[in-house]
Amino acid sequence: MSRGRGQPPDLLHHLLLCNGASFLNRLPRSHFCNQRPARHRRHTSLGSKSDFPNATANYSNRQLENIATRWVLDPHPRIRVGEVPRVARVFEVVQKLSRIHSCFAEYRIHSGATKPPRIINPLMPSPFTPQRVVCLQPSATLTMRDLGLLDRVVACTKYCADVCPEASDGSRLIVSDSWTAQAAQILAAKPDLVLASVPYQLEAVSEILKAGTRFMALAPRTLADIYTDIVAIAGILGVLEQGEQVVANMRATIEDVRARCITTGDKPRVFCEEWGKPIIASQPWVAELIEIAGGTFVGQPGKTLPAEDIAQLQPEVLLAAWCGAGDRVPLEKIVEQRHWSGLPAVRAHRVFCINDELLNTPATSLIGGLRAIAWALHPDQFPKPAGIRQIVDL
Ligand code: B12
Repeated sequence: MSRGRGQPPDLLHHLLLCNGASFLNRLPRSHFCNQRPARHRRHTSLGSKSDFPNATANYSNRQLENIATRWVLDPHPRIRVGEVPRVARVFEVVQKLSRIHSCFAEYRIHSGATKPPRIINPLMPSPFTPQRVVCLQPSATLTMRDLGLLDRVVACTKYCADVCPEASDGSRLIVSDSWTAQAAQILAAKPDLVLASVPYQLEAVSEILKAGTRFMALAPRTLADIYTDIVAIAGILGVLEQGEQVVANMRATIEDVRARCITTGDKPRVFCEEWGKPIIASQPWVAELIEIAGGTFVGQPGKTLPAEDIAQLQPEVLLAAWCGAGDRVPLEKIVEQRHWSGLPAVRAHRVFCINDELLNTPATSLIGGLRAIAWALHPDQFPKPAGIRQIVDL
């Protein structure tokens, strides 16, 4: 039985995280790998990965699969290695029973039932955690994937499937997004939670409300908003720690790119658009990514502005990522139509199309967008990543 999905943080987990290093140092790993009788091996683990070499590796990754073993060993280093499997097994059983008990107790309080429910999943923090989630934008589906919860997604949009190929395995209903949502489609998926995000149309919001289901409506603007959204989704689904971890990993990667983009020279002026007719400057989170990559975002994020005003800003780099257009922004055409051939960016051939999902999906996919921007601004410093196209023949 694997620890993880749906399981609440516990005191034990925190204890282990605090003193894990000392435990690893003390462990005579060879005893576990080679000398322990095979019949005991499966008893030392609460996790599905029960052989010790794997468990040790997982522990280094802080995934904490072998809870019972560590719990026993860490505070009691005098327990002989040969005794560990049995002692660990006892703790394992106690821990599992206590989870089953707390689930049942909670069920009884809420339902008034006196008999146990027919099915109890002891790994769930409560029987009321949402299990059937409809995702109305790719950012929601990607976040579910990052949290390891794709199996709870019962319906998503065709754009979700594009951005998160794992979601398009044929097992989910495909519904309209929060731009064009329809109550009947949502209801057909029998959800207990609808996750939606920008962009919205008011009619679509009213359709979502008509479905009468729990509805979490996200409207991020900044990177900080996106981090909070990820943690909020994780919280509502009972996997708060995974949410914190996803955000920590995302932030660490962003900081790594930031450190590699620090330059002493002038920062290039960068204009980036999320739509072409009318021209809409990209979202505030894209402006942040450009700053992180060592550029200066010109224009006002998320606002419409005419081509002449952009020309006045004299951008040295032009980026385009039109919503839903993939990498198909007709760069040559727009430069011509907007009379932009004299712009510094065009003269220096620094005009790029970035796959729109890399910049327009407020989720971990933005890391790909940041790598694309970093390459556009520092082509000598980074290998060319996937998802960016440069126009050279202008
Ligand atoms: C701007 C825009 C975006 C912006 C939205 C910004 C925003 N805050 O709304 C961003 C860049 C985030 C975006 C993303 C995407 N988009 Co877009 N987008 C558009 C565009 C150009 C305009 C939409 C618009 O008018 N937004 C309103 C904005 C500009 O107003 P705002 O005041 O800044 O934002 C406020 C509203 O969102 C408001 N709000 C309004 N109603 C509600 C309701 C609730 C409940 C809440 C909380 C907030 C809220 O809160 C915001 C803050 O005040 C349309 C095309 C068009 N013709 O209009 C495509 C369009 C809607 N997008 C589209 C697509 C495909 C996408 C993406 C799926 C692309 C992708 N591959 O990732 C993503 C989805 C993002 C996600 N969450 O995963 C398609 C939808 C296709 C369809 N269903 O028919 C369109 C039609 C473009 C197309 N190709 O045809 N998009």
